[in-house]
Amino acid sequence: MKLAIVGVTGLVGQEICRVIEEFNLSFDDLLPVASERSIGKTVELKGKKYSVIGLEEALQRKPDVAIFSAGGATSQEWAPRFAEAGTFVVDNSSAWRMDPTKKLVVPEINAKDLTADDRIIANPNCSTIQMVLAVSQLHRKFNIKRLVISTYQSITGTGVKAVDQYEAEQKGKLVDAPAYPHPIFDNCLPHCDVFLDNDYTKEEMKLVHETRKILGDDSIGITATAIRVPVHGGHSESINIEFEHPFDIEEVVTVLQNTEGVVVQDNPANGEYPMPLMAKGKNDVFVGRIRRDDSIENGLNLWVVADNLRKGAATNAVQIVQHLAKNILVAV
Ligand code: 2RA
Repeated sequence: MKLAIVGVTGLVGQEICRVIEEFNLSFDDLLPVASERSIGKTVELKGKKYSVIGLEEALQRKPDVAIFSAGGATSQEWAPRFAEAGTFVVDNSSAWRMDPTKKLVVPEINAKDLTADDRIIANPNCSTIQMVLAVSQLHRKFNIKRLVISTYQSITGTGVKAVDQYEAEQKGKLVDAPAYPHPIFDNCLPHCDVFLDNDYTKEEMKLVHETRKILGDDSIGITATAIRVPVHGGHSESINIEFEHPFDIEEVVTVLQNTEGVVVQDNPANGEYPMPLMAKGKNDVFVGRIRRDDSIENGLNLWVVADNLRKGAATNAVQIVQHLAKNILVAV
């Protein structure tokens, strides 16, 4: 397999390289792709050095698979060109997620639906991935009626500029071009991304629309509040669920324990619960604080944490590539 990584120098691109090493993903050739200013730099992967190239050259070299983490505009322009040339594109941007002709994939939930015709595959938003994976099998068993989600999102979700702003403010300094309109060190911002006409943010509406698409159920009521917090390790989410059907907590725990990609950490009395500091660098989605919500019928509260650069982006994308390599590339 000839694999391209578009946006290889960014936070997610670098995490993709680490996940590829960790998973020992096999490939015949690697095309690290970045913007003009990075062309000629070298990337080392699995003991070999590769020279960073531009998009045009990468397209000419016809990779079998290309993982894009280079922003929506680049994906809008270049993903169709790579797909047209026969490449399977796994795109981390929001460009194709809600396109009705494109699949939005969390491998543990719906990779099985992929076919050789799916040449542009959308990686969901990080805060969607961890949430939808945690609730996916609960939905299948107890049928979710409504979700109320509060997220506490890492600054790494914004990118290098946000981490630079945090680290400067931590030293009492200011940065020339801050990532956020207010200080983030020792502060929380009551929004992630920009506000829309409905007074929700793009991030919050991604949780609404992407969840319904991945679970294949537009009837689920969903509302979300996405908060930016001065944390590096990952996104945390408080999820309140109203089910159609009654449940026992023991049943819920068993379903979560049997959900692929989910790890239950739920012994609060002994200080065992998910935390972003502990999730950093790991590939699983961690679930704890599992408890009934008696204020409504069939109500449940969960606390869900995952490394947003890992399962929220790089790991999910590499898992899609693994699925393609094992089930589809062999047949094309
Ligand atoms: C964020 N989910 O956390 C968005 C983009 N990665 O900012």
